[in-house]
Amino acid sequence: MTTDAVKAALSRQEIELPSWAFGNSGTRFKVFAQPGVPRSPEEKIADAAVVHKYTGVAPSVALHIPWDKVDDYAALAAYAKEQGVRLGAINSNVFQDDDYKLGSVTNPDPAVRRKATDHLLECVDIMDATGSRDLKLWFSDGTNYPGQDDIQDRQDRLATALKEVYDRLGDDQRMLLEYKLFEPAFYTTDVPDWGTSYAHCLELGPKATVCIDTGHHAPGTNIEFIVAFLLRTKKLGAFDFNSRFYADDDLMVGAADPFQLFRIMNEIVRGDALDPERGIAFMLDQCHNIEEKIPAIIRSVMNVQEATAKALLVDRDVLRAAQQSGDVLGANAALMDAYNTDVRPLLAELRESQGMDADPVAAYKRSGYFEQITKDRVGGRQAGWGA
Ligand code: PSV
Ligand code: MN
Repeated sequence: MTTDAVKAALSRQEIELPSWAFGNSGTRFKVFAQPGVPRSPEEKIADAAVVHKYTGVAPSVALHIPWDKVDDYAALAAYAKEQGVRLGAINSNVFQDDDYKLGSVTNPDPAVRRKATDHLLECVDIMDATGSRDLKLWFSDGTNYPGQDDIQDRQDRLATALKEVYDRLGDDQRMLLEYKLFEPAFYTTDVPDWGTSYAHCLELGPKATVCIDTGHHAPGTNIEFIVAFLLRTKKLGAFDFNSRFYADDDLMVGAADPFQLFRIMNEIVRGDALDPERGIAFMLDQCHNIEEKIPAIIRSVMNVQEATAKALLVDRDVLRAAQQSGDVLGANAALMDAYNTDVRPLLAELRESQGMDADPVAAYKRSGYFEQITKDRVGGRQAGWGA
């Protein structure tokens, strides 16, 4: 691909930001509050718009319900538009209510299952008001002890709830089913892996696709294989990008393993799935515990851009020829040459050609936005998990 073609592809790239990444977060041991943190969904959206302003590739914000509950979602969508961004995926939350101790849609109690499914349906109502395309589902459901509940019954209950919600989706709406190996359940998780998610999505139909959260696998899992498989079967719907050293660390994407991020983006480019028209949502799902939120999110966006640029630079003809002739080392070198290219000058040039600063983090730091929000956002309740 020529440099111009690489730049053109990069300029069409879109990365969705999670509203919750702007709020306070931490671990079960401590949440360290920061000055200037948003106190409302509007303030989170304003911060997301700042990330978009300095990167140019983050035009949408995912909401989490009820953390971002408002009375008027159409007004929130209008507010986002005024700020220069739009509302993206609606994330459901059936994991923070006492009723869900034994599960939400897979709970043995039908009344709890009804309550959980009603929440998911409410999320589709919200999508109607915000104009969002995607409903993202993640279930903390599972068990902690062998024998605690019937594993097959729980799959049946899950399938029933998913079907009811699927049938409620509008023509242009989709369901993204996220999986996670473990946590908070430790023995079984009802949607633990891509295969389980894929099987349910297949049964549901074309509007159901898999969401890959990069932090939700066993150590050593080959995530790019999952990407390739799901792309081939048209069942890849979205990513929740973050990075992990040990478990579901939710750190800045590309922080632990930028090479893995490159390998993932390489499969995306190979599958011609980068363009927003292809319908894959590239979302971040992160928590910034000790670092300043906005620059950390800018850094994540840049990490995705850098991995993408390297993937676009892979010489596909050379790679294909080496693969077909059995040239193992030549094929590997074609990938490594691209990965080892310093793409920062190319991205700096692209940003400048679009009227932006070559260095988004430095531009943000110079802008005075942090000082302003620190001064303005005094009093009220800072957003965090649960607000
Ligand atoms: C679960 O760990 C998860 O990845 C889901 O996407 C939730 O919605 C999100 O984290 C909350 O941060
Ligand atoms: Mn996630």
